[in-house]
This record gives sequence, structure tokens and C-alpha cells, in this order.
Amino acid sequence: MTEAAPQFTPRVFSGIQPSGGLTLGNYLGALKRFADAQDQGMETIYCMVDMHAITVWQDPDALRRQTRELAAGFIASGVDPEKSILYNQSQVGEHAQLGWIFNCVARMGWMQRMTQWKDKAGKNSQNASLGLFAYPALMAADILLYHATHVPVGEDQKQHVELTRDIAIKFNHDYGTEFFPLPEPVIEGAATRVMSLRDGTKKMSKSDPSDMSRINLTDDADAIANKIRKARTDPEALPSETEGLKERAEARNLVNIYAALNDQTVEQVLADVGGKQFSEFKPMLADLAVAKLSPISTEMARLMEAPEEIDSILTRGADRAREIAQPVLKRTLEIVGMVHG
Ligand code: AQP
Repeated sequence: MTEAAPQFTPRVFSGIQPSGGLTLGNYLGALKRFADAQDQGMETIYCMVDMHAITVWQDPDALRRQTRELAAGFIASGVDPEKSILYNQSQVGEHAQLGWIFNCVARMGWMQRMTQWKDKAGKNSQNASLGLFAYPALMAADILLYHATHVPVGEDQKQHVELTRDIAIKFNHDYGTEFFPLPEPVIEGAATRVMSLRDGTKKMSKSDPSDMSRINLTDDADAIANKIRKARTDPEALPSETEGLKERAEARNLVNIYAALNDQTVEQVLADVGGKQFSEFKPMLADLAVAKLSPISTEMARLMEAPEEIDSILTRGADRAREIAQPVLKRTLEIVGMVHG
């Protein structure tokens, strides 16, 4: 018998791995939008997904530092721990429990098709961790544990949110229920896929071996200006219309970054800068990036001086998260047929 469709309260969930320093890609694709989502009348839950981070090797001391630094990055970017639930994943054991159930729902073939698995495991897949392969099932658990309906992510995570929907559909179908909602990826803004400053066809990533490929949220003004000055471009002037950026990945990337940092559309930016050479545009972009990012790095450094304050914010966030997660997990276990007191 099919359970009556529950009404799902709109709720936002998203996460970031503490697997290294934060980049401009994480800021524009995720953090900035997480902060904006707090004022849209929905409950917002943000998680530092440390259990995902260890799917590739993490030095324990580095993981601890990166988790606190990531928490500082969230707060410095405008995520308010009073308005949002902010915590690290491993403090809420329900993620792992629901993740196991979803390991038994997801199919091997689904996982094998994941672009991130293919990219990260590459030709060395026999040596990759089992966790890296199962990562999307745990991510589905992260989202569905809160019955989240909206998942703000960058373009690169779209496939994983779609897989979350597939897992919810299969679970609901297999158990004759409508217990889990089908969450929507929310991918919007001018910079949903910030590209490497050295190669406009590659995503800007915290694990890229070249530090010049990315802007880190901890970079100082000189480093930001230097990286933008050296960013790869082409010899043409900037166009006045978006059509003119079509075959120009590097130029498009820098214009997208400018637009996203300045809360403008690409059309608005091109209306102002069309016809300018990069020698003129790059210093404009560097000034804008420094103006927007310096207050964030200063605040992150200040917060990092009080790690115990960060830890207590995360513990409190985990307590609040558990209040939502526990009844969802309990009901899931009942649906699956597990005996519980
Ligand atoms: N270049 C990007 N442009 C837009 N959004 C991005 N995100 C990451 N890179 C970009 C978004 O940031 C959120 C958190 O990502 P993550 O750190 O958990 O994992 P990731 O996507 O694998 O990020 P990285 O920087 O590429 O990390 P590594 O190098 O460890 O794999 C997500 O919403 C993501 O879309």
C-alpha cells in the first residue's frame, strides 16, 4: 500500500568538503549563495562533509584545521549560525546510517556513470577507496536525512543531486511509500562553474596542483592581483554582447567572475566593459576581487584565533541537526523493516 504523499516544507541543504582551502569557485558557486538563501524564508542547513573528505587521504591534523577553517569561511561569507544550522557531518551519526541504507538502494551501474568518480578515480580505480565510489549514496543521505527540497550547488554537483532524486524514487517505489521528497538542484547566478585561471576548460578546484590556477579565500591582495594579472586570456578586446564570448572560455570565465562578484548579469558587465583590452579589464577585476574577498579573509583569520568558539558553534549546530535527522532516520528504519524499541 502506498503511503499518502506528505507535504514537504521547503528546506535548503548543502555541504562542502573540508578537503583543502576554499577557492573563489566554492565562494561563488556555493558559500555566497548559501548566505543569500538565508533570507528567502526557508530553513537552511549547511554541513562540512568531513566523511566525504576522507574518501581520499587526509592527514588528521590537516583535516581538523581544514574543518575549522571551512567553518570560519562559512561564517565570514555571511552564513549566520543563528539563522542556519551549521555543523560537521561526522557529529551526526544518522548520515552514516542512512548512507548505508542508500548503499543498498543505489546500483553499481549508477555509481560507475558518475563523472566525479571517473575524474577522481581515473585509470587507477582499483586503488581508489570504496568510499569514493559510494560517495553519491552518502550525499543522497546528507540531503534526504533532512527532507531537503532545495540544494544550492555549483554545476559540477548537478549529477549527484540527480542521483539523489533517483535514490529517493527507487526507495519510495521499492517500499511503496512517498516518504522522501525529490530535491531540486539550485544552480543559478553568473558563476555556477568557475574555471581554472590557467585553463578555461578545467574547473577551478582546491586540489589542482597549480596554486596559480585558483584564487584561495585566504590569498592576500597582492596574491589575488598577481593571479588575475597572470590569468590566461586571448589577445582580443572584450565583446559587448555575450555571443562574443562563445568560443573564448578564458575571457568568459573572467567576465563571469566579475559579474558574480559584483551581483550583476554578464550582459550588464559587457555593456560597461565591451571594447576594453584585458590590460584594462584585469586590474578592474583584481580591484573588485580584493574589495569583496579581503573582508572575508580578514574575518576568517580572526575566527581562526578562537577554535574553541568554532567547535562550540559546530556542536550546537549538530544538536539542532540531530533533532530533524533522528525522526527521519527512525521512520526510514521502520519502513525498511528494522525492529526498533
Ligand atoms: N569551480 C567551481 N565553480 C562553481 N562552484 C564550485 N564548487 C566547487 N568548485 C566550483 C562548488 O562548491 C561546493 C563544494 O564543493 P566541494 O569542495 O565539496 O567539492 P568539489 O566540488 O569537489 O570542490 P573542489 O574545489 O573541486 O574540491 P576537490 O578539489 O577536493 O575536488 C559545491 O556546491 C560545488 O559545486
